[in-house]
Amino acid sequence: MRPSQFLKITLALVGIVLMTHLLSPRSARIVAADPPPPQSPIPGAGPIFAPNSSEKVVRAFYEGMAASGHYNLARHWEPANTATHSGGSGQGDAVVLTWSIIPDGTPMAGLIVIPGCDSDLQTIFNATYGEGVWQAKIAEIFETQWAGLTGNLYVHEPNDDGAAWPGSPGELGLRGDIRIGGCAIDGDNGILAYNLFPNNGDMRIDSTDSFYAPTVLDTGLFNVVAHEHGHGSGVMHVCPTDETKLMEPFLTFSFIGMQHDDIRAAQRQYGDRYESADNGSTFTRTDNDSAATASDLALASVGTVTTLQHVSIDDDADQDFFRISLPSDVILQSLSLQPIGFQYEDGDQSLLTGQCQPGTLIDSKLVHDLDLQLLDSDGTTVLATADDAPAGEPETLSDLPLSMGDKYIRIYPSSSTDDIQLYELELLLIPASGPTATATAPGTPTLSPTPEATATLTPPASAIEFEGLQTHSRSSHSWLIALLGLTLTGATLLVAERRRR
Ligand SMILES: [Ca+2]
Ligand SMILES: [Ca+2]
Ligand SMILES: [Ca+2]
Ligand SMILES: [Ca+2]
Ligand SMILES: [Zn+2]
Repeated sequence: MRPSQFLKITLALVGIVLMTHLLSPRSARIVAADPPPPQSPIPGAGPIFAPNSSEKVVRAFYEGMAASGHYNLARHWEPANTATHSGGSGQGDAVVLTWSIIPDGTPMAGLIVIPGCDSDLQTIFNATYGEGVWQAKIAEIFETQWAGLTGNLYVHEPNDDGAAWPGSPGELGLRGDIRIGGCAIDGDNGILAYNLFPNNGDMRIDSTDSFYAPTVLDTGLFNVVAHEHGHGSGVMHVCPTDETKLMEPFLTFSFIGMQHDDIRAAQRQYGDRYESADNGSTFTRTDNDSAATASDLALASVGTVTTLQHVSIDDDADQDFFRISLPSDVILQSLSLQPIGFQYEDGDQSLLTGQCQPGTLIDSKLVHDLDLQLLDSDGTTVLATADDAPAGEPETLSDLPLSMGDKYIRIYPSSSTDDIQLYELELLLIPASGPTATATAPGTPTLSPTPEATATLTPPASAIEFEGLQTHSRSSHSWLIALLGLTLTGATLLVAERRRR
C-alpha cells in the first residue's frame, strides 16, 4: 500500500501547493466538527475538506446540522438493512456490504447548505482517470483496504437502477448498499466529498473539483474514498489534525489509506479480517471466538516465520482462535504475541465551529493485557499458556513439541477494558525430525561422539558440529560427509548434530 518513489515525488509537489494554503492564517487550524448522530432528523453525513478550506466553508457545513451529541463512532451497520442481510449488528461484528456506482443523470439530493444536482461522475472521472481505472481503484479501496483491515466483506454490485439518491436501500441485482455518485458541491477545494452514515452509506464526490486529477488517483482519490467510507461505516472525524490519521477532517498526502487510529476505529466496529463475513457465496458470518469457529491460519512452510498483522482483540469479550493444521510432528520453536500501539493524542471536534478540541494522551499499546494459549486438537486441552507479561509486553511460547493434526492458538484479554487492542502474532515451526544421516567411517576415524548414536538434523534452524567443524545447512552436511570420505550405506551414524550457538 506504499506509494512508489515516483508517486511520492509527484504528489509531494501537489501537496506543497496545497500546504501553502493550509498554512494561511485564516485556515491553518480550522477543522470540521463531528457530524450529527444518526438519529438526527437530518441524515448524518461526514465530509472531507480540501487542505485549504476556508473557515466559512467548514462552519457553514456544520452549523447547518441539527447535532445534539457526538461520538467517536457512529452507528454500526445493521445487516437487516443491507442487500445480503448478512453479518452481525453488534460492536465488533462484521457485515457484508455491496457497492455500486450510480448512472450519470441520477438526481442527487442536496444536503443542508449544499444544493442537489444530477450525477456526472462517470463522464468526468472516465475523462480524468480513464474508463475502468478509477472504478478499479474504488474496488481496491473496498475489497483490499477495507475488507483487508476489517471483518467486512465487500461485493461490487454491477447494477444500479438510478433510484432516488441517497437512501434507496441496497438490493441484489438492482443497486448497492453503498451508492457512489458525484456532481458539483462547492467548486474547487472546500468539500471534496461527503458520505452518509449507516444504514445509508451513500457517497457524493465533488466531481467538478479540480482536486481530482490523474496524478491523485493512487493517493488523493484513494484517501478521499477510503475516508468517506470510514463515515459510511460509522467512523467519525478524529483530532488533532497532524496528518497522522485518515479520519482527520482534512485530506493529506502524507500516507495512503487507514493508519493506526483508523484501523482501531474500523476493527472496533467490525472486528479484524479473521472475524469475517466471507464464507463463499452464502455469506454466512464466521466467527473466531471459540475453537469451533476458529480461523484457519495459513502456515508458511516449516522453518519460515508466519506473521499475522493488523489483528485485534476489539473489546473485553473478544477472543481470537486460530487453527493450525500440522501435516507432521513439529517443534514450535516460537509463538509470539506482540501488542501494537503507541502514545498519541486523541481529540474530538466542536460541533458548532468544527474546531478540534484539545485531546487526551492515550497509549494504544496498553489497552489490554493480552494472553496466549496453545490448545490441543479437542480445542480445550491446554498444551501451554503464556500470561506472565503485563499490558504492552509480548507473550511468548517456545520449544514445544507438537504432534501432527490440528492445534489451536487462543488470544484473549485478561483485562476488562471495553476497548480495542491491536496485536501481531509470529509463529515459527521447525521439523521434529530431519533427515537421518547414516554412514560408515573408513579407517580409524576419531569421531566424537563415537559413531554409535543416531543424531537428528533439523535444518535450517540448526547447525552441524563435527570435530570442531561447524556447518549451517543441509547441503554443507552432505559436503562434510563427502569431505570425510564417509559412505552413506553403512549402518553406523557418525554425525553429531548440535543447535547453532
Ligand atoms: Ca469542492
Ligand atoms: Ca479479534
Ligand atoms: Ca474473535
Ligand atoms: Ca499478558
Ligand atoms: Zn470526513
